[in-house]
Amino acid sequence: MLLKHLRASALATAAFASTSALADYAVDILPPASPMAQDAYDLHWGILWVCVAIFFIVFGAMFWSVFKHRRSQGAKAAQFHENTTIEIIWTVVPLVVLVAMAWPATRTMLEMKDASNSDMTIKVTAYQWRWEYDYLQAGVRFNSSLATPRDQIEEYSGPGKAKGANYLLEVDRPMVVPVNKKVRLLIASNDVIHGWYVPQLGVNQYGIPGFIKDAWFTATKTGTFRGQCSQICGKEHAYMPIVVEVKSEADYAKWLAQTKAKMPPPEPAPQQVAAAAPAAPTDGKAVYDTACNVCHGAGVAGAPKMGDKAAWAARLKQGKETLHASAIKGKGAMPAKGGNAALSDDAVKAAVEHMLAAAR
Ligand code: HEC
Ligand SMILES: [Cu+2]
Repeated sequence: MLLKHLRASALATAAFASTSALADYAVDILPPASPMAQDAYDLHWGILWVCVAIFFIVFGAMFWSVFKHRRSQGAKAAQFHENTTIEIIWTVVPLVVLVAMAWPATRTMLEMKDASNSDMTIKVTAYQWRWEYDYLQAGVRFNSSLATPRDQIEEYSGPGKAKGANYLLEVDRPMVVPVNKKVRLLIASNDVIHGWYVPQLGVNQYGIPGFIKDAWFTATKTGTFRGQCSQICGKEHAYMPIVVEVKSEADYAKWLAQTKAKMPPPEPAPQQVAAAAPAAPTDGKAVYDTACNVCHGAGVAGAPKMGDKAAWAARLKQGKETLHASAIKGKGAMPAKGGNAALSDDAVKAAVEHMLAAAR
């Protein structure tokens, strides 16, 4: 009875799988949509094939030797010791293989860390259990939460209720970005450690309370890319998905205008002043507003707060030359030039002067 049942269901599964499910089934990671994700994808397959080749060489040699020198053929074990040639070979070959794999992997890692010269910056703040996106230059800011209707999740009326195709991967307001633009993310958290993870864009970055981490991506395809919080951050960890919508530049501009129209009138945001009129290189206030206020305005992540005399007192003693140099070269958690490599040294110095004037 049981056997019969098993056989019937196995047949049914096989028939079903061969028609529909197998059709779009592939053994692969998600198709990349950014250069970083492409690199990760190529590394994944490249290194896998190296491993496969090594597997066949090692096991091939082993099984061949076992078979060739089997006892029934009267094989006698050779007695030798310290074959220098072979010892050199089995040290040098793996070394070369490892270096050949580490080289591209390290290059990709370094590239992932280089968020400089971006076209736009979005500050991402994680909360239990949703995300906040703050477009620093454009001046829009909103929350992004799970949009799946509650009864799809809870199944109060029993299983079998229709579920959306992206059950648990849909949000009310996605992050929207233009295609082919370098988007810098400043990732922080309000409560516990979260992770902003969108595999197809090649970003997986912790959001840590008290720190600002940066990451970046350049989406090379328009479309919708989904991800999830990658750190177990509490009981609703599974319910804080990430959706990034990549639009053409024109569509992005349209979205931006619409979103702005719906938002409460922004406070006179300093970022906007600068966006309207690119700052003259020596206008310290404008440089500060665009490039430094992100961190120094509120004093996040250990950045001395603008105008906080106590926080600046000790630093002032170092003399302004030192402070200019730290601002240009970076110091501790502070990236060089606040992460804006395009700023001239003079512009950064002017911004420091602007900050010092408020701190004296
Ligand atoms: C990503 C956040 C961030 C941005 C953006 C940023 N800073 Fe900072 N800044 C920090 C942090 C954190 C420190 C404290 C570093 C330390 O003491 O280790 C700091 C410290 C400083 C100091 C004191 C350095 C010292 O020697 O004590 C100066 C001056 C400064 N920042 C200037 C600037 C200027 C000018 C800009 C804009 C061009 C800027 N910062 C943008 C985070 C930031
Ligand atoms: Cu989380």
